[in-house]
Amino acid sequence: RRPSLAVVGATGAIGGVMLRILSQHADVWGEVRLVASPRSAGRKLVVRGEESEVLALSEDVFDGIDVALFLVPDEVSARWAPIATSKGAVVIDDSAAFRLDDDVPLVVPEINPHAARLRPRGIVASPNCTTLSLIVAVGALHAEFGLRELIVSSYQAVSGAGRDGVTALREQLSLVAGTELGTHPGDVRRALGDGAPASAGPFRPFAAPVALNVVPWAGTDAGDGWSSEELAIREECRKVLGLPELRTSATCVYVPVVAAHSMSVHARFENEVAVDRAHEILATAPGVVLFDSPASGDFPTPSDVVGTDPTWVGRVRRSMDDSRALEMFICGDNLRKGAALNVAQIAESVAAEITSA
Ligand code: 2RA
Repeated sequence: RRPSLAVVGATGAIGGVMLRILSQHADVWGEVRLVASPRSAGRKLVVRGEESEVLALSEDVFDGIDVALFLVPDEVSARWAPIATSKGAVVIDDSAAFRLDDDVPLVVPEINPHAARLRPRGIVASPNCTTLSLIVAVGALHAEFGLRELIVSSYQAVSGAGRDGVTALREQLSLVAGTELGTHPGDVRRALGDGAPASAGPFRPFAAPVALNVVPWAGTDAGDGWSSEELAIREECRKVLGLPELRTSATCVYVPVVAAHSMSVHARFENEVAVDRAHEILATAPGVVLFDSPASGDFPTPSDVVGTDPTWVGRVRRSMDDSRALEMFICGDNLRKGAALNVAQIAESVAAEITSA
């Protein structure tokens, strides 16, 4: 029997990518039910080549559903995922609501696929897009060299902040295009902030202008100077890799890129590393593409990899002062592997379990 699927958040940015993935991947599903907030109910969307009407989120939409994908904000998952599981569905959740709960596995199929089978609450969580942008590559190197420390600087795309992030960048770009802005202290901020209500945060969802600029703050205040995004990388890498003591520091920064997150990574290992061996590992690791011939211009950039599935790795080199550490530059689409694709991969493994039961 083919399991039935509910896609909750079908009309959002990640929902749209999920519908494309469901149309592109081998079709393992029976009924696919599209669900969104009552505001979006009644819209018609195409999945697997057929038009389907979006249903309003309610208890009844989970009747007869085997697997429910939650592609919604934290508070919606926190409220509705337990309702879906109480109706017998396995929930694959893309929000942060359950990621760090001990009784909820946090799964990246290339790294810890078996964790998805142990789900006492019927919920499997998928990591944050920043974690997902780097962990497949770093996990492959860890398996060989033994990871001890990560220092990460992110260059995050504005779509990480949702459709509002993309709208903000596009509006800001249209206001600065063709001007001489960006040459005097605060000129971009004044030009874009003028007339906007300060109380609403004139550059929302960002803390500063993102056009002609970079913004070193992502997420919420997590205390002691850290942002929630930076702590998410730390805690989620520890949990997925099964390294509760992993030393990790991240600095998360938004850049004027629509989609695909980039990361500069310093990874320190237990054992000495050789770049040739690191290249071999990355070139053969599932879900990774090695693109590393910088003198010829071959290195990943976000606008080149956007819309693709793999984690792209380039600029791999041994740290000059530490024979156990590697430096590298990583790019990955935050809406595909960073969100919808990882959720789809977990869901397909659960579907295989149900089909073979
Ligand atoms: C971001 N990871 O990229 C956060 C939330 N998706 O903005």
